Amino acid sequence: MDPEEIRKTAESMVHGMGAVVFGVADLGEVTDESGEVSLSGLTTGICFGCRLSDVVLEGITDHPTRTYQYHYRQVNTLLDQIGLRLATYIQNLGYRAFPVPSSQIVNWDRLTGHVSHRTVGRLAGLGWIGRNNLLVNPQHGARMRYATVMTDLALPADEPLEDGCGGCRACISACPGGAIGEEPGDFNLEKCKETIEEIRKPANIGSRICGLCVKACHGKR
Ligand code: B12
Ligand code: SF4
Ligand code: SF4
Repeated sequence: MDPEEIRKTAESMVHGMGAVVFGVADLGEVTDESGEVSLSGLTTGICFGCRLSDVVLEGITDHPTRTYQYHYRQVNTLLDQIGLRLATYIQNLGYRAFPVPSSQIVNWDRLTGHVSHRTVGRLAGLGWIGRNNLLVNPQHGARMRYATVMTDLALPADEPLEDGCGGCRACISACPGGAIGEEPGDFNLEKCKETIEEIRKPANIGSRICGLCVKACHGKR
């Protein structure tokens, strides 16, 4: 089957399951830190993203809500289902494919996943890394979650977008921890982590979530 045709089929499958963005990045060799899977030869990253519910995000005022926690898990499950379907489709064509979990941490010292969805998404043209350190999609802002399928199937790749925060600074004032600075490179991860530890206490949230810089970011509107 022609790679162009496979890409079209994959894209419509992913859209049919609820993702709103789809892109392909030619990554070269990627190392997995889990020690449990080898990504050797899996140089294509297919990234896709689903929107978060505006209704849920609007319910967040100064700390993450239990509803946001539930929703975050639901969207992760949806992304994992899409990744599984896509990886199964590719494997059945005779290639190797790994559905990278939407939110699994594999290195607890450095807090990293198998593969960074933000990096793959940026290289696949789905958005830019914003002042809030998130992948910002022009249409949906940072109100999105992502997952990736790594494969040795070579597909026509996309190009990164131009960075686009421009004059917007909405996330800077929204962050309760002062973690967001003038430039994306100024983002202070330590401050963010400390704030998340505090901010999730009022509603007794088990997951490391916050949601305020997600809610604030609408992209270009
Ligand atoms: C562990 C983790 C965390 C840790 C932080 C770990 C860390 N080291 O960064 C904690 C618990 C603190 C955390 C917090 C949050 N997280 Co989190 N997290 C992850 C997870 C599971 C792994 C991240 C990882 O491997 N990081 C390692 C580094 C190397 O990669 P990275 O930070 O993803 O990407 C960096 C490089 O790409 C680099 N980069 C690449 N190109 C460029 C270009 C420029 C110009 C610059 C400056 C940088 C740059 O900068 C990126 C950002 O630091 C991912 C899922 C995944 N597998 O990607 C979700 C993920 C990153 N989290 C996500 C979210 C939404 C959040 C929170 C908002 C919490 C919440 N849900 O409410 C906050 C946001 C904090 C923030 N503003 O960055 C989303 C981001 C979605 C989006 N729109 O971008 C992800 C992708 C989960 C998902 N499935 O969608 N997270
Ligand atoms: S997740 Fe919360 S603490 Fe971290 S940067 Fe976003 S708003 Fe700030
Ligand atoms: S809220 Fe505005 S400044 Fe912050 S990341 Fe989004 S677009 Fe960029």
